[in-house]
Amino acid sequence: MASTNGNGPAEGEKVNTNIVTLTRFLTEEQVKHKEATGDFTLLCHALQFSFKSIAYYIRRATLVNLTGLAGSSNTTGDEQKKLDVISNELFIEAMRSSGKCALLVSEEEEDIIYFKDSTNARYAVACDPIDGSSNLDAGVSVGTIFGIHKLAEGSKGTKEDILKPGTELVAAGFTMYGASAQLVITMKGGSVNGFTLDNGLGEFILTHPNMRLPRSRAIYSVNEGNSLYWDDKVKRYFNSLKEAPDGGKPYSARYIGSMVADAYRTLLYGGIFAYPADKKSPKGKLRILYECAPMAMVFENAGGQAVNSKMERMLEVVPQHIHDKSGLFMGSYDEVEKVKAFHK
Ligand code: AHM
Ligand code: MG
Repeated sequence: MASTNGNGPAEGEKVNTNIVTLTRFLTEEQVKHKEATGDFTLLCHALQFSFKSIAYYIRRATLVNLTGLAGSSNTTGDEQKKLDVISNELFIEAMRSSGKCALLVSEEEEDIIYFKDSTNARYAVACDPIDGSSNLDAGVSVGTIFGIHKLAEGSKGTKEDILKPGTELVAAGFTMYGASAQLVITMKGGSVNGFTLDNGLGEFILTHPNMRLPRSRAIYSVNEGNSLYWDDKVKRYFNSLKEAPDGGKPYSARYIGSMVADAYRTLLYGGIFAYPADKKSPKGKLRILYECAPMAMVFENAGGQAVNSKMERMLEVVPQHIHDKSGLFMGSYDEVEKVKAFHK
């Protein structure tokens, strides 16, 4: 009988009892692959735990004084850790304890972390534990980005297992910590699926199945403060978006400064997100392994495109070093075509 006491669903209210949690989704995906051992699923469970805990700490940040700089002391003399330090540690421990991750590249760590105890691990992971950290103390959305590679046959985990182009990724995605935590994940050759963290249930629920980018949309997202340093092609392209040919409307500008948040909006609404290489940063700002490539995989699998500043397909770029950077243009298919046209 339906409850009307305010604690349960009101009479007549429909309750969806067939909820697809991330755990269920991963299990169902695993069943589709006869050769699957379950290792990938377990690795994803560890990832999901790290997202939940980072989301939890971000929500509590202002209350428990987690904002501010690492290295400062609180009133009891305990050393305080900044959220990006905590998130990095949470992520590392989740990967270590999964037993399925042989090595990890994190934006926060100069070198590769090898989990030597995970002797049977077959995966290499790259992550940016908190992307957009300059926004953290203002409570603006930030996120975690991840990319998963499989070790080469017989490999115990070496640098070569992670210095690979995005085309080799077995899975990638990100979690945005906003009003609610939104997890977007895609697997090689698969669709893009979005999950929302239900804080009551403590579960990521499939809320955005098979995400597809609109083919075009008049929204651009770029730090225009850098335009002084842009090359002429980039300047001409962005200037063109501010014109209104044939009585139409110019593009709208939207720039949060957290790539995960700008990317999530672009994924839902369409448009273009860019962080071009420029005269000040000739190699760009965003990192290939844990920012550009995972995002490019998500965007391509959702029907969009992603290219670097040379207009090369982002997923085909091979990093030489783990923290290598790149220029990036990604978004709706037709919007990226326009960028390419200006670079011809
Ligand atoms: P971070 O990983 O140190 O946070 O840097 C990456 C972030 C992206 O989220 C965002 O797109 C970009 O840096 C913003 O940079 P800027 O402030 O130069 O516009
Ligand atoms: Mg980052």
